[in-house]
Amino acid sequence: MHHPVDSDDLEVALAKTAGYLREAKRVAVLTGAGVSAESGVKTFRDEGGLWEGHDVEAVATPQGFKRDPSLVWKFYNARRNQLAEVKPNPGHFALAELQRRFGHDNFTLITQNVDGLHQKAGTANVLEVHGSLRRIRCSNVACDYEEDRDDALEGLPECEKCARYLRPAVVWFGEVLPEDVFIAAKMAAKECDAFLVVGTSAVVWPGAWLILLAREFGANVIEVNLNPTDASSIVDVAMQGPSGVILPKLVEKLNS
Ligand code: BJW
Repeated sequence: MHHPVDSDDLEVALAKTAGYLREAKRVAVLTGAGVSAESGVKTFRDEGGLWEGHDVEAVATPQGFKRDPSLVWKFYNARRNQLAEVKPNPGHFALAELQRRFGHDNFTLITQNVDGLHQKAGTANVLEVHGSLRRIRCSNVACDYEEDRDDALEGLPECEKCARYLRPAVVWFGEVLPEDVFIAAKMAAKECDAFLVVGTSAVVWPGAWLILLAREFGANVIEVNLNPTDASSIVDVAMQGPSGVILPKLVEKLNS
Protein backbone atom coordinates (compact mmCIF):
# COMPACT_ATOMS: atom_id res chain seq x y z
CA MET A 1 0.00 0.00 0.00
CA HIS A 2 1.29 3.42 -0.88
CA HIS A 3 0.17 6.64 0.65
CA PRO A 4 1.13 10.11 -0.43
CA VAL A 5 4.14 11.05 1.66
CA ASP A 6 3.46 13.79 4.16
CA SER A 7 6.37 15.79 5.50
CA ASP A 8 6.64 13.65 8.67
CA ASP A 9 6.97 10.49 6.60
CA LEU A 10 9.53 12.17 4.39
CA GLU A 11 11.56 13.18 7.45
CA VAL A 12 11.55 9.57 8.67
CA ALA A 13 12.50 8.25 5.23
CA LEU A 14 15.29 10.81 4.85
CA ALA A 15 16.69 9.90 8.27
CA LYS A 16 16.57 6.19 7.42
CA THR A 17 18.27 6.82 4.07
CA ALA A 18 20.93 9.02 5.65
CA GLY A 19 21.57 6.15 8.09
CA TYR A 20 22.04 3.68 5.23
CA LEU A 21 24.39 6.06 3.47
CA ARG A 22 26.44 6.69 6.60
CA GLU A 23 26.91 2.94 6.99
CA ALA A 24 27.77 2.45 3.33
CA LYS A 25 31.26 2.26 1.92
CA ARG A 26 30.10 1.86 -1.66
CA VAL A 27 27.11 3.54 -3.24
CA ALA A 28 25.55 3.08 -6.66
CA VAL A 29 22.75 5.09 -8.23
CA LEU A 30 20.43 4.25 -11.13
CA THR A 31 18.69 7.22 -12.69
CA GLY A 32 15.95 7.57 -15.27
CA ALA A 33 14.19 10.33 -17.13
CA GLY A 34 12.49 11.67 -13.98
CA VAL A 35 15.75 13.09 -12.66
CA SER A 36 15.86 15.42 -15.67
CA ALA A 37 12.15 16.34 -15.61
CA GLU A 38 12.80 19.45 -13.52
CA SER A 39 15.35 20.56 -16.12
CA GLY A 40 12.55 20.59 -18.70
CA VAL A 41 13.47 17.31 -20.40
CA LYS A 42 10.44 15.18 -21.16
CA THR A 43 10.13 11.72 -19.62
CA PHE A 44 8.89 8.82 -21.74
CA ARG A 45 5.87 7.33 -20.03
CA ASP A 46 4.42 10.20 -17.96
CA GLU A 47 1.44 12.19 -19.19
CA GLY A 48 2.67 14.45 -21.98
CA GLY A 49 5.84 12.32 -22.22
CA LEU A 50 7.83 11.47 -25.34
CA TRP A 51 5.96 8.29 -26.14
CA GLU A 52 2.67 10.18 -26.22
CA GLY A 53 2.10 10.98 -29.87
CA HIS A 54 4.94 8.72 -30.99
CA ASP A 55 4.81 5.15 -32.07
CA VAL A 56 7.63 3.58 -30.06
CA GLU A 57 8.20 0.93 -32.72
CA ALA A 58 8.65 3.63 -35.36
CA VAL A 59 11.18 5.83 -33.56
CA ALA A 60 12.98 3.58 -31.06
CA THR A 61 13.72 0.28 -32.79
CA PRO A 62 16.27 -0.68 -35.48
CA GLN A 63 13.35 -1.83 -37.66
CA GLY A 64 11.77 1.64 -37.37
CA PHE A 65 15.03 3.25 -38.47
CA LYS A 66 15.32 0.94 -41.44
CA ARG A 67 11.77 1.74 -42.50
CA ASP A 68 11.91 5.52 -42.11
CA PRO A 69 15.28 6.96 -41.06
CA SER A 70 14.08 10.54 -41.71
CA LEU A 71 11.29 10.21 -39.17
CA VAL A 72 13.70 8.80 -36.59
CA TRP A 73 16.22 11.60 -37.19
CA LYS A 74 13.43 14.18 -36.89
CA PHE A 75 12.51 12.77 -33.47
CA TYR A 76 16.13 12.69 -32.28
CA ASN A 77 17.17 16.03 -33.77
CA ALA A 78 14.40 17.79 -31.87
CA ARG A 79 15.76 16.24 -28.67
CA ARG A 80 19.41 16.91 -29.62
CA ASN A 81 18.59 20.55 -30.29
CA GLN A 82 16.97 20.88 -26.87
CA LEU A 83 20.21 19.81 -25.17
CA ALA A 84 21.82 23.18 -25.78
CA GLU A 85 19.11 24.84 -23.71
CA VAL A 86 18.73 22.50 -20.75
CA LYS A 87 20.69 22.71 -17.54
CA PRO A 88 21.20 20.31 -14.67
CA ASN A 89 18.79 20.78 -11.76
CA PRO A 90 19.42 20.51 -7.99
CA GLY A 91 18.84 16.73 -8.18
CA HIS A 92 21.77 16.27 -10.59
CA PHE A 93 23.95 18.55 -8.46
CA ALA A 94 23.07 16.66 -5.27
CA LEU A 95 24.21 13.38 -6.87
CA ALA A 96 27.49 15.02 -7.96
CA GLU A 97 27.92 16.19 -4.37
CA LEU A 98 27.35 12.63 -3.11
CA GLN A 99 30.06 11.39 -5.45
CA ARG A 100 32.51 13.92 -4.00
CA ARG A 101 31.57 12.70 -0.53
CA PHE A 102 32.11 8.99 -1.23
CA GLY A 103 34.93 9.38 -3.75
CA HIS A 104 34.96 8.31 -7.40
CA ASP A 105 36.00 4.75 -6.63
CA ASN A 106 33.14 4.19 -4.21
CA PHE A 107 30.32 5.97 -5.99
CA THR A 108 28.99 4.85 -9.37
CA LEU A 109 26.26 6.64 -11.23
CA ILE A 110 24.43 4.49 -13.75
CA THR A 111 22.01 6.38 -15.96
CA GLN A 112 19.46 5.30 -18.53
CA ASN A 113 19.36 8.93 -19.67
CA VAL A 114 20.98 10.11 -22.87
CA ASP A 115 20.96 13.85 -22.07
CA GLY A 116 24.41 14.24 -20.48
CA LEU A 117 23.06 16.33 -17.59
CA HIS A 118 24.80 14.31 -14.86
CA GLN A 119 28.15 15.03 -16.49
CA LYS A 120 27.23 18.71 -16.83
CA ALA A 121 26.50 18.75 -13.09
CA GLY A 122 30.01 17.45 -12.41
CA THR A 123 29.53 13.70 -11.91
CA ALA A 124 32.50 11.71 -13.21
CA ASN A 125 32.61 8.24 -14.82
CA VAL A 126 28.88 8.18 -15.57
CA LEU A 127 27.77 4.82 -16.97
CA GLU A 128 25.38 5.66 -19.82
CA VAL A 129 23.69 2.30 -20.33
CA HIS A 130 21.39 3.62 -23.10
CA GLY A 131 24.06 5.62 -24.92
CA SER A 132 24.08 9.35 -25.58
CA LEU A 133 22.24 11.88 -27.72
CA ARG A 134 25.55 13.66 -28.28
CA ARG A 135 27.07 10.72 -30.10
CA ILE A 136 26.27 9.33 -33.50
CA ARG A 137 27.37 6.09 -35.04
CA CYS A 138 27.09 4.05 -38.20
CA SER A 139 23.93 1.98 -38.58
CA ASN A 140 25.96 -0.76 -40.23
CA VAL A 141 26.79 -3.25 -37.48
CA ALA A 142 29.94 -4.28 -39.31
CA CYS A 143 31.27 -0.69 -39.29
CA ASP A 144 32.78 0.83 -36.14
CA TYR A 145 32.41 4.48 -37.12
CA GLU A 146 31.29 6.64 -34.19
CA GLU A 147 31.76 10.30 -33.31
CA ASP A 148 30.74 12.95 -30.78
CA ARG A 149 28.45 15.48 -32.44
CA ASP A 150 26.27 18.02 -30.76
CA ASP A 151 25.66 20.29 -33.72
CA ALA A 152 22.43 20.33 -35.70
CA LEU A 153 22.38 17.70 -38.42
CA GLU A 154 20.59 18.22 -41.68
CA GLY A 155 19.11 15.63 -43.94
CA LEU A 156 20.24 12.07 -43.54
CA PRO A 157 23.89 11.95 -42.44
CA GLU A 158 26.00 9.25 -44.09
CA CYS A 159 28.98 7.36 -42.77
CA GLU A 160 32.27 8.58 -44.26
CA LYS A 161 33.72 5.05 -44.07
CA CYS A 162 30.95 2.93 -45.57
CA ALA A 163 28.29 5.39 -46.82
CA ARG A 164 25.50 3.82 -44.80
CA TYR A 165 23.23 6.06 -42.75
CA LEU A 166 24.51 7.34 -39.45
CA ARG A 167 22.19 6.98 -36.47
CA PRO A 168 22.01 8.28 -32.91
CA ALA A 169 24.30 6.27 -30.60
CA VAL A 170 21.44 5.35 -28.28
CA VAL A 171 20.07 1.92 -27.40
CA TRP A 172 16.76 1.04 -29.00
CA PHE A 173 14.34 -1.72 -28.05
CA GLY A 174 15.62 -5.14 -29.03
CA GLU A 175 19.24 -3.95 -28.99
CA VAL A 176 21.88 -5.02 -26.52
CA LEU A 177 23.33 -2.49 -24.13
CA PRO A 178 26.97 -1.41 -24.62
CA GLU A 179 28.78 -4.40 -23.17
CA ASP A 180 31.60 -2.78 -21.16
CA VAL A 181 29.25 -0.19 -19.71
CA PHE A 182 26.70 -2.77 -18.65
CA ILE A 183 29.35 -5.03 -17.12
CA ALA A 184 30.55 -2.08 -15.03
CA ALA A 185 26.95 -1.29 -14.04
CA LYS A 186 26.33 -4.87 -12.92
CA MET A 187 29.51 -4.85 -10.89
CA ALA A 188 28.54 -1.57 -9.19
CA ALA A 189 25.08 -2.95 -8.35
CA LYS A 190 26.57 -6.11 -6.87
CA GLU A 191 29.29 -4.41 -4.87
CA CYS A 192 27.42 -1.47 -3.38
CA ASP A 193 26.04 -1.25 0.15
CA ALA A 194 23.37 1.28 -0.78
CA PHE A 195 21.59 1.52 -4.14
CA LEU A 196 19.60 4.62 -5.01
CA VAL A 197 16.95 4.41 -7.72
CA VAL A 198 15.90 7.84 -8.95
CA GLY A 199 13.23 8.91 -11.42
CA THR A 200 12.75 5.70 -13.33
CA SER A 201 9.51 3.79 -13.93
CA ALA A 202 11.62 0.61 -13.65
CA VAL A 203 9.79 -1.10 -16.51
CA VAL A 204 12.61 -1.28 -19.06
CA TRP A 205 14.96 -4.23 -18.88
CA PRO A 206 17.76 -4.90 -18.27
CA GLY A 207 18.14 -1.53 -16.48
CA ALA A 208 15.39 -2.34 -14.00
CA TRP A 209 16.96 -5.72 -13.32
CA LEU A 210 19.93 -3.93 -11.71
CA ILE A 211 17.60 -3.05 -8.83
CA LEU A 212 16.92 -6.73 -8.21
CA LEU A 213 20.60 -7.52 -8.53
CA ALA A 214 21.62 -4.89 -5.96
CA ARG A 215 19.00 -6.20 -3.59
CA GLU A 216 20.01 -9.81 -4.08
CA PHE A 217 23.60 -8.91 -3.28
CA GLY A 218 22.60 -7.27 -0.02
CA ALA A 219 22.39 -3.55 -0.71
CA ASN A 220 19.84 -1.33 0.99
CA VAL A 221 17.70 -0.02 -1.84
CA ILE A 222 16.24 3.48 -1.76
CA GLU A 223 13.80 4.86 -4.30
CA VAL A 224 13.15 8.51 -5.09
CA ASN A 225 10.23 9.07 -7.47
CA LEU A 226 7.21 11.31 -7.88
CA ASN A 227 5.01 8.22 -7.87
CA PRO A 228 5.05 4.60 -6.79
CA THR A 229 6.64 2.36 -9.46
CA ASP A 230 7.09 -1.30 -10.30
CA ALA A 231 10.10 -1.26 -7.95
CA SER A 232 8.47 0.42 -4.93
CA SER A 233 7.29 -2.77 -3.29
CA ILE A 234 10.77 -4.29 -3.17
CA VAL A 235 12.78 -1.31 -1.90
CA ASP A 236 13.76 -0.59 1.69
CA VAL A 237 12.74 3.05 1.53
CA ALA A 238 10.50 4.74 -1.06
CA MET A 239 10.42 8.51 -1.02
CA GLN A 240 7.76 10.14 -3.12
CA GLY A 241 8.40 13.62 -4.45
CA PRO A 242 10.49 15.51 -7.01
CA SER A 243 14.12 14.38 -7.05
CA GLY A 244 15.22 18.02 -7.42
CA VAL A 245 13.80 18.62 -3.94
CA ILE A 246 14.39 15.29 -2.20
CA LEU A 247 18.02 14.70 -3.22
CA PRO A 248 19.27 18.10 -1.96
CA LYS A 249 17.38 17.46 1.31
CA LEU A 250 19.17 14.13 1.59
CA VAL A 251 22.58 15.75 1.13
CA GLU A 252 21.64 18.36 3.72
CA LYS A 253 20.60 15.62 6.14
CA LEU A 254 23.89 13.80 5.63
CA ASN A 255 25.82 16.97 6.31
CA SER A 256 23.91 17.81 9.48
C1 BJW B 1 10.05 11.88 -11.41
C2 BJW B 1 9.96 13.21 -11.67
C3 BJW B 1 10.62 14.03 -10.79
C4 BJW B 1 8.86 12.26 -13.18
N1 BJW B 1 11.30 13.51 -9.77
N2 BJW B 1 10.72 11.37 -10.39
C5 BJW B 1 8.98 -8.21 -21.77
C6 BJW B 1 9.44 -8.32 -20.47
C7 BJW B 1 10.70 -7.86 -20.13
C8 BJW B 1 11.53 -7.29 -21.08
C9 BJW B 1 11.07 -7.20 -22.37
C10 BJW B 1 9.81 -7.65 -22.72
N3 BJW B 1 9.65 -7.40 -24.04
C11 BJW B 1 10.75 -6.79 -24.51
C12 BJW B 1 11.63 -6.67 -23.52
C13 BJW B 1 12.96 -6.05 -23.59
C14 BJW B 1 12.90 -4.54 -23.65
C15 BJW B 1 12.01 -4.01 -22.52
O1 BJW B 1 12.45 -3.79 -21.41
N4 BJW B 1 10.76 -3.76 -22.79
C16 BJW B 1 9.79 -3.37 -21.75
C17 BJW B 1 9.27 -1.97 -22.05
C18 BJW B 1 8.74 -4.40 -21.67
N5 BJW B 1 14.28 -4.10 -23.46
C19 BJW B 1 15.13 -4.01 -24.46
O2 BJW B 1 14.80 -4.22 -25.61
C20 BJW B 1 16.55 -3.65 -24.10
N6 BJW B 1 17.47 -4.53 -24.71
C21 BJW B 1 17.49 -5.85 -24.45
O3 BJW B 1 16.73 -6.36 -23.65
O4 BJW B 1 18.48 -6.53 -25.10
C22 BJW B 1 18.53 -7.93 -24.98
C23 BJW B 1 17.80 -8.52 -26.14
C24 BJW B 1 18.16 -8.18 -27.42
C25 BJW B 1 17.47 -8.73 -28.48
C26 BJW B 1 16.41 -9.59 -28.25
C27 BJW B 1 16.05 -9.90 -26.96
C28 BJW B 1 16.76 -9.36 -25.89
C29 BJW B 1 16.89 -2.26 -24.60
C30 BJW B 1 16.08 -1.20 -23.95
C31 BJW B 1 16.41 0.15 -24.58
C32 BJW B 1 15.50 1.24 -24.06
N7 BJW B 1 15.69 2.42 -24.81
C33 BJW B 1 14.99 3.65 -24.44
C34 BJW B 1 15.22 4.67 -25.56
C35 BJW B 1 16.67 5.20 -25.48
C36 BJW B 1 16.95 6.23 -26.50
C37 BJW B 1 16.12 7.47 -26.33
O5 BJW B 1 16.28 8.20 -25.35
O6 BJW B 1 15.29 7.70 -27.21
O7 BJW B 1 15.47 4.13 -23.19
S1 BJW B 1 13.26 3.41 -24.12
C38 BJW B 1 13.15 4.58 -22.81
O8 BJW B 1 12.83 3.90 -21.57
C39 BJW B 1 14.59 5.11 -22.63
C40 BJW B 1 14.70 5.16 -21.13
O9 BJW B 1 16.07 5.16 -20.75
C41 BJW B 1 13.96 3.93 -20.71
C42 BJW B 1 13.51 3.95 -19.26
O10 BJW B 1 12.58 4.96 -19.02
P1 BJW B 1 12.65 5.80 -17.69
O11 BJW B 1 13.91 6.53 -17.62
O12 BJW B 1 12.32 4.92 -16.54
O13 BJW B 1 11.50 6.90 -17.95
P2 BJW B 1 9.90 6.77 -17.77
O14 BJW B 1 9.30 7.85 -18.55
O15 BJW B 1 9.43 5.41 -17.99
O16 BJW B 1 9.68 7.05 -16.21
C43 BJW B 1 9.94 8.32 -15.63
C44 BJW B 1 9.78 8.18 -14.14
O17 BJW B 1 10.18 9.39 -13.53
C45 BJW B 1 8.35 7.90 -13.70
O18 BJW B 1 8.36 6.83 -12.77
C46 BJW B 1 7.91 9.21 -13.03
O19 BJW B 1 7.03 9.00 -11.93
C47 BJW B 1 9.22 9.75 -12.55
N8 BJW B 1 9.30 11.20 -12.44
N9 BJW B 1 9.14 13.36 -12.83
C48 BJW B 1 11.28 12.14 -9.61
N10 BJW B 1 10.56 15.37 -10.94
